[in-house]
Amino acid sequence: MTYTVGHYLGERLAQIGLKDHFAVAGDYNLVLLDQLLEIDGLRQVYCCNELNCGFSAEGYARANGAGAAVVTFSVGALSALNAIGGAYAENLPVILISGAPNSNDHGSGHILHHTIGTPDYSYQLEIAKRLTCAAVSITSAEDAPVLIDHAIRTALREKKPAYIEIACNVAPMPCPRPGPVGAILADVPSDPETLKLAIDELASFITARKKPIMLVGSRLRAAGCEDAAIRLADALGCAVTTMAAAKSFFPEDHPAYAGTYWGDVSSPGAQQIFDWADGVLCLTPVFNDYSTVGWTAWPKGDNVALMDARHIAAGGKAFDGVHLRDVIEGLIDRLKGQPKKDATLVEYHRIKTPEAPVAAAEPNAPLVRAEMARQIQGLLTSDTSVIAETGDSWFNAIQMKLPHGARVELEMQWGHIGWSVPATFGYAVAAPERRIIAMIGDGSFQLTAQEVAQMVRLKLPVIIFLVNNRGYTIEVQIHDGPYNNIKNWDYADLMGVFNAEDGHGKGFRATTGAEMEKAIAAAVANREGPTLIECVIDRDDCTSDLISWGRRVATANARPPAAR
Ligand SMILES: Cc1ncc(C[n+]2csc(CCOP(=O)(O)OP(=O)(O)O)c2C)c(N)n1
Ligand SMILES: [Mg+2]
Repeated sequence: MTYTVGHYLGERLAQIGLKDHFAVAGDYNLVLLDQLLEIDGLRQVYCCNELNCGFSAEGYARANGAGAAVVTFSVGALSALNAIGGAYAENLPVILISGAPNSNDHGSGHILHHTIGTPDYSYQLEIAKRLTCAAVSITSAEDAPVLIDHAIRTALREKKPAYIEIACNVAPMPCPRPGPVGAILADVPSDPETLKLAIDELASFITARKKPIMLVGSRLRAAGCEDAAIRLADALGCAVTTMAAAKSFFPEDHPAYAGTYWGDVSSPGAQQIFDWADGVLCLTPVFNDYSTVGWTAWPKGDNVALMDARHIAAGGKAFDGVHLRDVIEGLIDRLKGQPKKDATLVEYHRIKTPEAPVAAAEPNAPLVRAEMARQIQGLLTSDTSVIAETGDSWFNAIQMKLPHGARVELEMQWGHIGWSVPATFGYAVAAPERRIIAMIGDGSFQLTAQEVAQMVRLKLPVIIFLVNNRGYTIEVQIHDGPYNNIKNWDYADLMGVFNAEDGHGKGFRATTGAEMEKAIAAAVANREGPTLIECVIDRDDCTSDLISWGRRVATANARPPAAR
């Protein structure tokens, strides 16, 4: 068998730990898909459309560390690029692979189908350059190994998406086999001198403070520092808060865990303890309008030390080119033998009032949000992953109490409604051993609903809680109008459509607590496919956090233009 460019790409994907890649076929990528099918241990998983294909690879990367989507030129890739923007925003190395025009057509003046009707096909590469950390176009087999390696290596280093387009006639061309994967995985080490200075500065920042606190942000997983953060917390002894988008990135059963810090919508006690602290160690935070609650909760100034994946800023100094893991290890070493800085944790335990368990609602009363959340909470185990969509599902998920090992996936930086259906699909493909729960609003579901059919196809026992509140409730809280009302669907009945002649998905509609309980029992028993539980609640029945947060974000949006 001739070894080809397509084989090289596929083997590199397998080498970096991919067992699956997501695809939608089109004439520019068909031959490439044939080549990829020939790689041992690399399954091809199909999606209904390219936006979903990109988000499926993004969800897969959340569970597996990296993902790949293969699409056709322009009509496919331009849809997938939205999800690639999401992967950039969410720090996930997703490799977008696009079939491309025959190499002889480049520069020939030919007008090709699926293009914008001009003979210049470079626009897709140009767009991809803005949305990825590396974007390459392969029009000859000779250049393929170096270009493929560059794109994949950069994505893994930067934890950002990369783009590879391959001319359709080049995919089956002969190509050498790839060398060891070490060449792709090797990283640039921290600069030892800068590292020492950064650790010195952070150590004096901590020594000078009586009441430090840690704030864990959403880039912690991409920085590869989830375990290191636990060891740092142990060494410091102070309270640890997580940002909303970093839910589950620090174990909630850890003795130092003090809840979600999110300004006015923090979990009980977290804001008080945060404001009381005299020094904040911010690990990999993203401070945007949402995470700062409309710029009202933005930790800044002399009492804030920023610890990013490759960059430290503390005491008015900045240090670049160091790995956070090395910084944390060095800092832990420095803290050895020093008394614990536990003032914020002690104070947190003083002010924290034990939360009473939520009482079950009367079984036949109309279903309300609080009862829905209570029942979902009851499903969480140490092997559960909750994928929560933009909308009140965010707030419901953030309020959950997580047992050790439970994970929550949020897409709070990109915030594309509908992301969660394909992302859940991708996540479930990567982690079939976990209990996977999706929480999604009706408005969001309408964007990407068809990907449930792929969960049926692969018999993935995902449980989907679809909140039917008849509209865009989150937007009602930010700014209401007729555009926030949506056409109702028979969501539960959709499962029959997706099952067709051979599927085993189940759909239920719950209008009371008792109906929801019954549906959950059936969902847990269904191991042959997804179960969608349509939870019918009132249009205005949302968390109070959504209302408070929505008001702040609306105020930030409504700031008048500054005078010139
Ligand atoms: C692709 C995209 N289009 C539009 C929006 C704006 N948007 C944000 S939330 C939202 C409504 C979500 O409604 P639903 O899923 O029903 O959740 P609920 O607020 O009702 O809980 C919309 C339209 C968006 N975030 N993404
Ligand atoms: Mg809704």
